[in-house]
Amino acid sequence: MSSSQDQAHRLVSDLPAPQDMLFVERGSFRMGSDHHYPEEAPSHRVSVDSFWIDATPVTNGQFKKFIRDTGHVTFAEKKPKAEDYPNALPHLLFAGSLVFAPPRYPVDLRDWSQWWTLMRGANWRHPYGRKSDIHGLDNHPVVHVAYSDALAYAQWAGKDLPTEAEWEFAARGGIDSAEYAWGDEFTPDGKHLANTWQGSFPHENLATDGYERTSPVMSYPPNGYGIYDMIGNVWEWTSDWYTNQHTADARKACCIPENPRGGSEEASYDPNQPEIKIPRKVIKGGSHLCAPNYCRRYRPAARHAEPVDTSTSHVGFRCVIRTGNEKCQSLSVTPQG
Ligand SMILES: [Ca+2]
Ligand SMILES: [Ca+2]
Repeated sequence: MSSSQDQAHRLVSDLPAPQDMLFVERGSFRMGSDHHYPEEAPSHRVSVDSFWIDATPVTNGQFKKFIRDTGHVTFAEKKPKAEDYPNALPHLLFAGSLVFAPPRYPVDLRDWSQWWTLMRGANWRHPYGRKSDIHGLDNHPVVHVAYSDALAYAQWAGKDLPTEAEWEFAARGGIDSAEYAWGDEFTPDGKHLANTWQGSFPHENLATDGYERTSPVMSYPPNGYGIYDMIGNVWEWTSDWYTNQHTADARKACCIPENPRGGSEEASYDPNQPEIKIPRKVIKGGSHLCAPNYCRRYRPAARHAEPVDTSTSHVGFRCVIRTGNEKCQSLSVTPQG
């Protein structure tokens, strides 16, 4: 057991320690950033109650147990219903998921269809399409999970999904306002501390961090709270509806938001595609596809909107158990499925 886990146990000695989870004690921090993408601003102070968080993203091995126990069929394994997608071309209504399939040459970075392919038969068991499998990948994060799949897993495990504020507080590992989860330098002494993308995205994946695709969890050092893989590897679902910017910083200490829960479902629709009414959640942490020339989102403050019905080869999740108030405590005793 690590020293941070020891410390966590001292802090909540009256509670049994959930397996493979770390304790994050209630506190306040500066959420967001004013120095990067507009949706991260404004930086503002918030406070969150105590919670336990999974030490790693949910792995294929853990997800397998959930499927075995519940018979859950993931969103990507089901054929979409035409009535749910009135604008969709009928030939695109098949069971599948978005797979990163990079071109061999530089492409227009404004056109994500150059590297994302909606692939028939791609799902958590077949992350790169029907011919691929997860043999030997039990300790890699599960991918191709839509929001409903992540939530179903959390409920089965007697847990919940983190809010954006909880996720970001945990990712910062006790270093307030730092650029990265480990400090202000991306690669201190030239060392990679997360699985991201080196080279020119999307055609040149140099993998100088050791991994072209997902990596086994715990391949890089944990953050100050002892938590692994918050940054990079896979993006992670949070329970907050997406807003295109944060709320303003409170002028007085009395008015710092406590346990913020994001925006409204209606406000989370994509304003660039008004005809599509699919709400979007916040995902956090960036992935193995985040590259300096395209998406510098390998930072705790970074955030991205993900439609709830979308699953991809680089989005997974992890869970929390709240201890800070009665309402949330009831979530931790949900019977397992
Ligand atoms: Ca990498
Ligand atoms: Ca991550």
